[in-house]
Amino acid sequence: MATKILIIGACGQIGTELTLALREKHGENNVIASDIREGNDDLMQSGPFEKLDATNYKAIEDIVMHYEVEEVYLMAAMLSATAEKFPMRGWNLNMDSLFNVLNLAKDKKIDKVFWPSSIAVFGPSTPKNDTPQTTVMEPTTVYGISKQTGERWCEYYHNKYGVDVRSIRYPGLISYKTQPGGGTTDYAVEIFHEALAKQAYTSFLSEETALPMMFMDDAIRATISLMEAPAESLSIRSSYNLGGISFTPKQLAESIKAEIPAFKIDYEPDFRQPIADSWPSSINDEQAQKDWGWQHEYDLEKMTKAMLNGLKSLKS
Ligand code: VAH
Repeated sequence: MATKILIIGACGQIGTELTLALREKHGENNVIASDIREGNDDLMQSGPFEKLDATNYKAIEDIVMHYEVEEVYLMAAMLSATAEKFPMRGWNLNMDSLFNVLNLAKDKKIDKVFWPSSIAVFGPSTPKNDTPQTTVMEPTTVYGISKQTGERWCEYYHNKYGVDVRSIRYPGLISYKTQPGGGTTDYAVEIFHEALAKQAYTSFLSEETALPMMFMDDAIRATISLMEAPAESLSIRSSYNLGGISFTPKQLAESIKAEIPAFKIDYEPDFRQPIADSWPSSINDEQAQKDWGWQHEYDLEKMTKAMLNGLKSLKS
């Protein structure tokens, strides 16, 4: 019997590709996409869609009951840069949506929950390199505070009510199929579009700002691997560190220049620079490797090639 899945925030950067991947795996009509607004043609034409406000408990419950949903992937969130502009809207969206889904699971209306955390849960006092799974976490952004708090609640609902909630601390994610949604790592997507369009890019982060990053294909595979892992193998019910690659805007530009020799970059750091400065440069994901066999596949060169080839294929 196929698993019935609801994706909340299905039209976002991760949600779009996650929906398409889960529809391929479970069958299009077993994966219900939902979001506050409609998504791209690929997503809208590949299976059922419901308009949904993630902060509305009754609206989520109605969809869960109507489609007999068993698993919910809650991908709706306000990301770091936007949440600094609208702190209380960011807090309310990120927390109210999480409580809605955790309470559905607590009341046994759904069986399993995926909720995305982020390396944004770490702050300036966190060890910057090879950041461990368990360490000092003093986030300085609204987004990071909401994700750190959300991780605490996920672990509480698991320990107190037996909720099977699973989570990943995503690094910056890079995709050619979807636009990023107001994050600090968005430069690493924009740069590819502008490298092809103008052979030039002005980075809003300084050249030496190293951040943990990952190609979207790896992130989607990690998400599905974690959700399919046997519950008894999971030692972390807050959120798993997920490593991948770590690079600076300068290193990314060099990787692009290897493919587009004429490409030029300059740097004009903006309000997102202090956000990036508060985050780690690289992540240790040994616990994910041990508990559910995680291993990333895309290094910087392979990711660069995949991004440029993918964007060219979309434009042809
Ligand atoms: C952001 N892309 O920039 C997200 C991510 C690690 C960063 O959480 O806010």
